[in-house]
Amino acid sequence: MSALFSSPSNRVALRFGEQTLTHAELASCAGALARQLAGLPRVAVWATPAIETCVAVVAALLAGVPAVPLNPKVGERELAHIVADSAPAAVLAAPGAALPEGLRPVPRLDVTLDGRSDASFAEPGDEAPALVVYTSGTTGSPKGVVLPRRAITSTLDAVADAWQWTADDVLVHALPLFHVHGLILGVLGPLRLGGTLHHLGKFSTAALAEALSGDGTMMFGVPTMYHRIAEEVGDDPALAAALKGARLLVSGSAALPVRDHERIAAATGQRVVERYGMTETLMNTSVRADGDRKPGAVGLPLPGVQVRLVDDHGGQLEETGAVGEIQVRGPNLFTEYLNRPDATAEAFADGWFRTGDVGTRDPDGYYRIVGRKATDIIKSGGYKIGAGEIENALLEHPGVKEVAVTGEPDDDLGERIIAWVVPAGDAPSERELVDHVARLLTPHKRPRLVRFVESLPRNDMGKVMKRALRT
Ligand code: MLC
Ligand code: AMP
Repeated sequence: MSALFSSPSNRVALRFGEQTLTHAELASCAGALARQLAGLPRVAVWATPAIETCVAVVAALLAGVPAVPLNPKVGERELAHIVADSAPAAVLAAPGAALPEGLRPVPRLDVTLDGRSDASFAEPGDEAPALVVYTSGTTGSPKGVVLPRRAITSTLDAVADAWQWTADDVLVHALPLFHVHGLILGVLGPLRLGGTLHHLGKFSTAALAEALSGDGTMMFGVPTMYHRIAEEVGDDPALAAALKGARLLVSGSAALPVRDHERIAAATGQRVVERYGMTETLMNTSVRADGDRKPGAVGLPLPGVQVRLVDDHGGQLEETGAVGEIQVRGPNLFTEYLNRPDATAEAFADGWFRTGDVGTRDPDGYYRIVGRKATDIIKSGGYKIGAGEIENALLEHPGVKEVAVTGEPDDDLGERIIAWVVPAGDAPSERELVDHVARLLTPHKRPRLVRFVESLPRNDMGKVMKRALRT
């Protein structure tokens, strides 16, 4: 197997429900698929929460073919954009998975678990593109983040060091497999380390408790999952015992509220470890397994990663407690936005990646994230969502004359999406607009509330004043 992965052993690599594959079985069946992919410029992977998704991604990595993971709930508009932008030569999908109309022009390759090959593959160079992961920005359609192999290997080695993560760990999670958190940390992590992933398919506290009271040693989750745990764990001794027995609970992709951190600590004795990452940068900072687990802090820069705070004029902030934009440099960074040299150039300042996150540094060097530069980015359930993308989708509905989309605090989702709509003629129903966004983009981008208004507040320049929009 390629140097990205551990050498194949008979330890279980992947467990999805009743289905398992050892590292050796995975190498063999992914190797057979990789032989069919060799030489293709790029492939898409229909990333259902299933073992076939992992086999498909491993096969593409073995073959040195960049893979584009697709959200299996992706709507028609978003899919059309991704297909046109990334031009996949094939789509890899589990046999029987129903693919949408928008993928019809792309040749389909079924991912089976019974292929066998002991072929070896030349390891592509460090800078070779490994994955293209789509992420939302402040405006326009999602951008394809090109991640080279060295970003993946360096980030996985850095978090393995920080979390004392080894081949003996059995990682449990229920994260989607089309984003960095679930796919790179959550699948490629155990595969690189020679350990095990137990994927739950769908998140529930009951399934989590069962897995962690079995052989599970670590959990990865977004704050919405930890919030749901915090809501239940005080009254659920089995859940509390399972979490207490885990070696490490890790949260990321959005801020973990201090209240949820403390409720989990009180019920289980476990303090959740927070780490801070981004699709473009993979992992930047983390609390170490043997470090001080301060609630509300995302820890120290990971090995090899440089982090700085910068003021509005580009000046570097050195003093403790100063608030500035977090900028990052290191081997963990992406190469470029696919087909978007303009956006790539704009994302960097003197070789540093501008995260758009606003943070501070404690006297002990720990970072805290206190906000975000753009009001048009919403983090809901750990998903990054651009307000402009939803506004554009809603403007395509004939019943919408004007619209503004905002994010509001939400105990469960972190932020919830609100659409402020000036109707064109008779107002459509809220349900219709919600379904319209879910169908065109993806269900997690749907507004949780639609407010019909007569007009939107605008400044003298005619720009909508979003901060004046509050439910
Ligand atoms: C509801 N649903 C609809 C719908 N209304 N479907 C179509 N049309 C409508 N109008 C469906 C949903 O599809 C879903 O289906 C179900 O109803 C409930 O959806 P939900 O309320 O949106 O959320 P829920 O399923 O409860 O999900 C919560 C969650 C999820 C936490 C499990 O948000 C999640 O998995 N988040 C993880 C995001 C993540 O991985 N981010 C990492 C980005 S990488 P069904 O069938 O699914 O139940 C990154 C970098 C880093 O940030 O640092 O890590
Ligand atoms: P994405 O573009 O989906 O990869 O999301 C990256 C963004 O998620 C970052 O820029 C942060 O805003 C946010 N994020 C990730 N981890 C954390 C964390 N631990 N605390 C707060 N925000 C986070």
